[in-house]
Amino acid sequence: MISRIDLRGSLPADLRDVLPRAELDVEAALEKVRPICEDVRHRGAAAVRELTARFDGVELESARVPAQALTRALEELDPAVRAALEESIRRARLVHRDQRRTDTTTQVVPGGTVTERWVPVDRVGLYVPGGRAVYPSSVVMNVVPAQEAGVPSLAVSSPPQKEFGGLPHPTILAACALLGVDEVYAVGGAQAVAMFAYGTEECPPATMVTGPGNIWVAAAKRLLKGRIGIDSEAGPTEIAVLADETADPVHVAADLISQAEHDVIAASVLVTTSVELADAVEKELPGQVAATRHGERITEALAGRQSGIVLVSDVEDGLKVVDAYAAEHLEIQTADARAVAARVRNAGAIFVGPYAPVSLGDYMAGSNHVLPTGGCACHSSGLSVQTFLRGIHVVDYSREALAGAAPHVCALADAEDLPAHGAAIRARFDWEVPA
Ligand code: HSO
Ligand code: ZN
Repeated sequence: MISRIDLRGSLPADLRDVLPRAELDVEAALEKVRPICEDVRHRGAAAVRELTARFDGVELESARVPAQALTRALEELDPAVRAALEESIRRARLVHRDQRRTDTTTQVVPGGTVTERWVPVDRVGLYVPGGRAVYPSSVVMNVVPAQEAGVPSLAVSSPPQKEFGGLPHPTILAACALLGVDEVYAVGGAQAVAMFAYGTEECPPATMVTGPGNIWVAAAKRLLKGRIGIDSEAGPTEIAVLADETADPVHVAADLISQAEHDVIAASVLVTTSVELADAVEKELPGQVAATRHGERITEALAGRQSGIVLVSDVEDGLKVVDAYAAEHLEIQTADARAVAARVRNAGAIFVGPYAPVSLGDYMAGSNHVLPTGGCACHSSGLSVQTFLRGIHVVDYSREALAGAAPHVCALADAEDLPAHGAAIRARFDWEVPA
């Protein structure tokens, strides 16, 4: 059901060559997505309507979801789901509120200061997938950090669903209503990203587009990046578990299965020092998979070349392996898990010990579940308040403070053969460089 890689003994020089990982060919999707984006750019709302009819089989009168549809979705939401979403929002707000930055002012020299002013982007378009992956939890994870960052204008777009009268999934609409988002569009795929990037008669352009999506959404984000800011191109979800003989195989198997449930290309990787644990997890998997609803999808994900069990000699090597893998989600299920977790350098989020499974983080830990995938955790972080802020340096120097810097500016400008740079300083001192 799941393959094994034995790295006991010495580790290969480049671990990434031997570790399981899927490749998503976003590049190949770019050419298909380009004409869609161009069409929306030139023909606006009419193009969005036609593309929606073609790809979603839905005739939109207007892309904008009416306010009554949001209210109705909230009224009709299952009370248990409503309570869970409310608690998820409350916890996420606690964590994300603490991420807010205060402006800092540094006195560099007397009379010379640099202030870093944190300013939210003007308008964010949040993409929420439809189809098989209807995740109201992802609405929470995208909207909460943008709101806590103070983004003044926020819109959500999600594909129209035929079975819901051409509106996005009602749970998505209800989550928007709970979060106070009233600007929602029934548009999916690349055309939604293009709608946000270029704006249409119905939807003002956004400065940033965030949120997960399929390969078309990822390709559109890549294509339009620069014109708009993006978060990351979220790839298939990943879980890595670093475990020793103290881990419970029932829990480890359940956690590997939990993320494999997302997609046939989702990755579940166990890195362990214990052959006994590896054997026990392998033995545990088929029973648990058979008992769950999406067994087929999970089996394919676990058997795929992106998943596997990696055997290592000790926790030290295990740490090297998980750092090289840079998982979106990393669980530490070892003795002294906190100390081991503290040594991890590359992961989107780390889940410490037996009572912090990834599913908790997906919904209710307060942490964000939009995290870097595909090894991007070695250079990027998950969605946060910071994603939506820009730090603007405000430079404020007095005449005396500038005089103090003048000779150095002129020397460096000359060294770079940019004399007009120096002249801009000297012009303020009657063309003399102050002594
Ligand atoms: N594990 C997914 C998020 C999610 N799980 C949504 C359930 N719903 C990526 O972090
Ligand atoms: Zn999940």
